[in-house]
Amino acid sequence: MEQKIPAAEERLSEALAAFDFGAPVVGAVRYGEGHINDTFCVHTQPADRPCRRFILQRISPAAFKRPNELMENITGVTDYLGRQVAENGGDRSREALEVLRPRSGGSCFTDGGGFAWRVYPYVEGTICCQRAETPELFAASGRAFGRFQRLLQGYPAGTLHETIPRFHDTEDRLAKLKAAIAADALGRAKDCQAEIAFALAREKDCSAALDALRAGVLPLRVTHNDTKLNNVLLDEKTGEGLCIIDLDTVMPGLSINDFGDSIRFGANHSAEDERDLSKVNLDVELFAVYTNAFLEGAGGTLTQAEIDYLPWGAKLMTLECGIRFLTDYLVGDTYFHISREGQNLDRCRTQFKLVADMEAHWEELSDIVKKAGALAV
Ligand code: ADP
Ligand code: GN1
Ligand code: MG
Repeated sequence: MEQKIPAAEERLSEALAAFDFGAPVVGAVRYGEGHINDTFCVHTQPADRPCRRFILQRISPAAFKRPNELMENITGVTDYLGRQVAENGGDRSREALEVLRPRSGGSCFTDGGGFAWRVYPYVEGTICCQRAETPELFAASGRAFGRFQRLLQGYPAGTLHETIPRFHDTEDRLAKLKAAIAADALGRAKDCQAEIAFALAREKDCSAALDALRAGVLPLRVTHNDTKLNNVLLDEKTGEGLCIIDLDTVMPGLSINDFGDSIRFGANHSAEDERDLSKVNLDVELFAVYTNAFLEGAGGTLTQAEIDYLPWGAKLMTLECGIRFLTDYLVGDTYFHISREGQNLDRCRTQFKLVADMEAHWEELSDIVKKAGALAV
């Protein structure tokens, strides 16, 4: 049985006191739409200038079992990116996250209940989109995630800890779904027979990228692994991608998964938990926009095989995410935050609808990738 996790608010003041924000704290409010960490925006009031904000997060204990290792990854990657930004004449404080260290030292604070908290300065003058409001903004996010891949090309992958073991191991995700169906701890399997059948019918697909990795066709790279549109901050003035955030899952992975997770979330016009599935449709135009932008940002770092497998990245990330939502629904919503009953099942349904759409448009997606790839090499 999983241990019950207390509300982050119970230790919020203890966490606030653990950091020196450089000015009095005037308040902290829940912030953002992430599904994993407990995120607060901290407002401080310096004597001689306007409010300065910070992002304070309790690192999800359900997702991350070793927060110190996770923070070691993040400080390593942010220092590395920061140096690259500075060398290229960029603004280090806006283009790479910075970790504000706690008074006690280290890179995060552990509260009396054993939960870890960290702080980043808020990157001001940015927007964070929950959906692709315009093709231009979606393209900007694609260039930024492609560039992230390119900038981390030389990062020493062997120094990275695996913060979530087998994170994008789709075979393992399906195995966990099967275990949850077999246990059916809350008697919910009866409500989602169609979704269970949809996932089980795609067992062979779950091996497509892993087989290519095992065969040496796809290389392991340092990847972000959670490339949702709301994990990149865009410059509010120029609309360009400015700062990649949510670095908890930066680990060795597949470039096609970084591409695919962005398509899953952004190449449609509906919310991830939309209940009216007639509104949930893959936008092939947006797929094309993102493909071109991602390859532009990656600037020649992807091999031809990686380019050829991009449609698989899209389908597998969407299928895998649906499988994960379904599993979490069956085990009682212990991983993804929910704000209403049945939300994880609704999220699963949107993902599976998008998978079906991708299957229906497979030839078209492959042609788009072929054309974009020819331009990129
Ligand atoms: P989760 O893992 O729960 O998704 P994130 O690290 O993505 O947590 O943070 C949640 C949200 O908080 C983001 O989508 C973004 O809106 C906001 N956010 C996080 N870090 C910053 C930052 N440094 N500056 C501005 N906004 C941020
Ligand atoms: C989570 O942390 P967030 O909300 O950006 C999840 C992703 C899922 C996504 C689905 C560490 O992303 O893997 O694709 O929800 N992150 C983690 O919206 O599990
Ligand atoms: Mg996030």
